[in-house]
Amino acid sequence: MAAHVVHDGDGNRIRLTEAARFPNRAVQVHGRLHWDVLGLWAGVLEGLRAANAAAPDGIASIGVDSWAVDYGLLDADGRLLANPVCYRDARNAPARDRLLAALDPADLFARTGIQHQPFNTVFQLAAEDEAALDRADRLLLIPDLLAYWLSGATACEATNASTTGLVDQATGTWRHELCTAAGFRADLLGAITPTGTVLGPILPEIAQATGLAADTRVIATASHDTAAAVAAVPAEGDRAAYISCGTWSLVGTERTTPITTPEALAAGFTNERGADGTIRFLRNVAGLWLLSESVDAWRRQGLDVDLAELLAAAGRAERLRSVVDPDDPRFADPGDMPARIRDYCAETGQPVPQTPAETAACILDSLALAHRRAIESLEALTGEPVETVHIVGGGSRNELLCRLTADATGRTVLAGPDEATALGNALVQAQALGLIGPGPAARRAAARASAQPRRHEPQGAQASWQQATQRLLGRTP
Ligand code: LRH
Repeated sequence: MAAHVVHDGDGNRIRLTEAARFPNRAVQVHGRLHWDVLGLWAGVLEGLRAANAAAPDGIASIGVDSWAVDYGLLDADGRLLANPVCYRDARNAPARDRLLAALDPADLFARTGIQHQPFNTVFQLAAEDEAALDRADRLLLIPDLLAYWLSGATACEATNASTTGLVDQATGTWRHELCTAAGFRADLLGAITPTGTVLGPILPEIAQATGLAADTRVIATASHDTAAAVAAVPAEGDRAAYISCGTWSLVGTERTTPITTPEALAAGFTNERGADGTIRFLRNVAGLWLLSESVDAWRRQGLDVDLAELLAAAGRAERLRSVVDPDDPRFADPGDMPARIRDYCAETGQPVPQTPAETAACILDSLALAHRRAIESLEALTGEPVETVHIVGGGSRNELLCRLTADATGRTVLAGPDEATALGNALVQAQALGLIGPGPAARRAAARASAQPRRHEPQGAQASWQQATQRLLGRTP
């Protein structure tokens, strides 16, 4: 995505242009789920060539963001030792259980602020191949790895570093005793890099390969995709929550202090770092992953599924006929999602969705309910009312989900921007270059000027959603 900072009567805003797009696929090889990181790298170079060709005034800087927690291990010569493993690989849950049995989970949460998801880097490292760890000299999270290949500089950008579960929430530095407990050397981790640091110019070979000017800078933007998306939420005032909605729905608020109480831990909330040192107090809700995996499964079975038609049919379907808890661990791994949904509904004595439209209706009702549950927990945990819900990211294009979320939560939903991660990435770069003033208020003002969210007001009574929430909670298998 190419971004252009516009200064006009409405203040500073960012105009985004899509220069190139490439898919990101997890690949199962020899019993392990990997990322095709070299495929991603080829896509990055291709994208930079396209962005450069489309930018007559040149490109000032590049910022890389990606999903959280995953990493590559490098040897002493800076070479990647193995293909990075995808966080949805099955190796993590047993390692998490082992490590949590040896540590005090509530104390760990109080120290790091991070919820104990099986895929946190700390648990992945506890499951890592020992020989690889012995040979490794440096660990880089995925965006830091790509930024290293672009600039030669090794960074550990702060927003993404926080998702590892290895950072002390009070000091913002690595907790070395956790590295020892997980069985790896703390010196694999470099010093944490403040968000917005200019890492340096691109390497000469990158200038040559892409046509970019030799002084194009690489900036450690908010490199966790969710941190970037939250940085771009066009919120006004402090009664707004966000849902960064895509593969996951990340439901939360931006705060200045973490909440690490046992109640927050029990409700599945986490405290990740945001741009400007803010805290993203949020809950991971399994998001549109359930739908995209279902569509993949139907296509594998030879069904010709058109997403727009499927959503239209799901919109006409009977509401709240059957609901699942999207966070049930059975839905976390790739696979035959419609079959798992059928099993869940049968086990809980609900009508079993048969057709793709019934299944999609079940998924979207369930996500809207899960959004409601997370917003209610958020209010209870923070003691602060939520009046508006901003849905940002690709999921904000899903009108039905936005409408159902408004109905389920009984709150106004403001949908968009859909490219929130790209916008937040660019906003942080623009601040680092001094094109937009520093601090959260200037960033938020530029985010508002850059977006035109669509409004959804809640319709209908709350009673049916209230009852469905009870049903969902009462029937979790
Ligand atoms: C969303 C996301 C989320 C993490 C998960 C691993 O893409 O980064 O914030 O919890 O992926």
